[in-house]
Amino acid sequence: MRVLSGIQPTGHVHLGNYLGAVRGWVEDQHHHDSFFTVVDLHAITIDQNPAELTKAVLELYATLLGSGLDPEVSTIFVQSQLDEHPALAWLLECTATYGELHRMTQFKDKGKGSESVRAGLFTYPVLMAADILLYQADRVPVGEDQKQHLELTRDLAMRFNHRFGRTFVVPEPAIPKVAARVMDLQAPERKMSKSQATPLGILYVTDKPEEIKKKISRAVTDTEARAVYDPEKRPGISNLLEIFSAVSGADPAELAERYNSYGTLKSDLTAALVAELEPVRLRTEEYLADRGELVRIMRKGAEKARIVAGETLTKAKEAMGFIVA
Ligand code: ATP
Ligand code: LTN
Repeated sequence: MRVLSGIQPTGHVHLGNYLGAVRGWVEDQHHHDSFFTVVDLHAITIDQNPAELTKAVLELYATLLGSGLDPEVSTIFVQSQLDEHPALAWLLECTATYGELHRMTQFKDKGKGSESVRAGLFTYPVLMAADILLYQADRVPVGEDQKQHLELTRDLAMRFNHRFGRTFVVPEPAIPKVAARVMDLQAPERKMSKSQATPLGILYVTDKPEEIKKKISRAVTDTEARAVYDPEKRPGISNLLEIFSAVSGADPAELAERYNSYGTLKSDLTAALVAELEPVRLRTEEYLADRGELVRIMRKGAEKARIVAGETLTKAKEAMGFIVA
């Protein structure tokens, strides 16, 4: 079985990205043939400053390695280093319709019907389909929010196979069971998010222990005396219990029973988070300290990825009737 997933270099990796995605990838790499990509071409669908883009890509790549993704075990690459991605995206764009792209909710949310919205934001889901189909991935671990894009990917793959002959594996999404939606620590009714960050509500995997302590101790809970796991009625404390559950393996309702004070729960959760994240932070810093070596690892990843992507692109072009050079 082959697994592929991607993450955008649009800010630091936060606890939602880590628990909901990256940590699962680290596990996946030991069981499946795995590909993970920093999707930097997706990051330019909104305004992007060149120096910031470079920094964000280096930082994200280092954080993935620091989190335990092993370039000897899986293929970890930067999307823009492979021209096969935009090339296949163009072929697929010519099979996708305006109507189906117009129905994508992320485009509706981010584009808000504005005339000045970038054409790239509109066609972005097709580039995502190309990311997946180039590697003939069977399974794509993503958060709940990406389900609609995966549906489109499946439709495009089936349509292409039907029209031009069997070319692509039709992928399945894999949504994590725990921590699929880590909430903002200050506004627990909305998801922890890079684009809507409140300074104390978002916890980064590279936060120092004192910052983790501060953010957890100030996390919004409620005025009830006891902790109860009830995401509907008690979102703040339930979010903390869910995070605690994800890092300890214990059931959130069981954890709630174990604590009769929010203070002790918060300090034990802080200790558990520091134990999980401190090694990630230190390893990430080591990778970032040697930019030359980091770029060498990236290039090796791109070389490995190109073998598979190149083969699929040629197959797709030939199926459509192009004379391949
Ligand atoms: P933004 O918050 O700006 O929309 P993002 O944080 O969702 O961006 P992406 O690069 O789009 O970041 O997502 C990387 C992965 O992290 C995806 O699989 C996504 O579903 C997952 N993810 C993002 N936020 C959360 C969250 N709060 N809880 C669990 N998983 C999340
Ligand atoms: N659209 C995704 C990022 C993404 C992705 C992919 C995820 C781009 N290409 C391929 C999985 C597979 C997002 O916004 N989280």
